[in-house]
Amino acid sequence: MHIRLFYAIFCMILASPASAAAAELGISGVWARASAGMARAGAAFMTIDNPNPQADALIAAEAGVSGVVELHTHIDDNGVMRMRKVPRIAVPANGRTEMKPGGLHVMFIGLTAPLKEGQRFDLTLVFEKAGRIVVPVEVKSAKAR
Ligand SMILES: [Cu+2]
Repeated sequence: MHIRLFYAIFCMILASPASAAAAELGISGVWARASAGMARAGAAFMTIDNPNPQADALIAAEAGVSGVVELHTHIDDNGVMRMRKVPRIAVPANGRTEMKPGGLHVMFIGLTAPLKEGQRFDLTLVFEKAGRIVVPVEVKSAKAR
């Protein structure tokens, strides 16, 4: 007799937010600066929004535009801004991580060809929890900020 009611409650439990899979990370404003002249390095920037109650982290990135792709930050070394490789870029729970010029970025080392304004290429981001996410990168002017 109460089978239908039981079934309805069972379905409600399945559909409750507590049992829902983690929501997707929001990755927006992905861009790279056009490389200057014969420069063999480039960088990409973006905003990562995490709608989940668990923290995540960007742990690697892959792209076909260069031989090596690294995660970098800038540090102030006695007034001189220097880039440094980092093993991971944290994305806080219910939070946002901004990667922008002068701060965190994805670094392309050994560009196989110059990055030209208007060009687009795919960047694969590898997250600790969210896994692999491919995003298109828009190449903006060498003067873009
Ligand atoms: Cu760098």
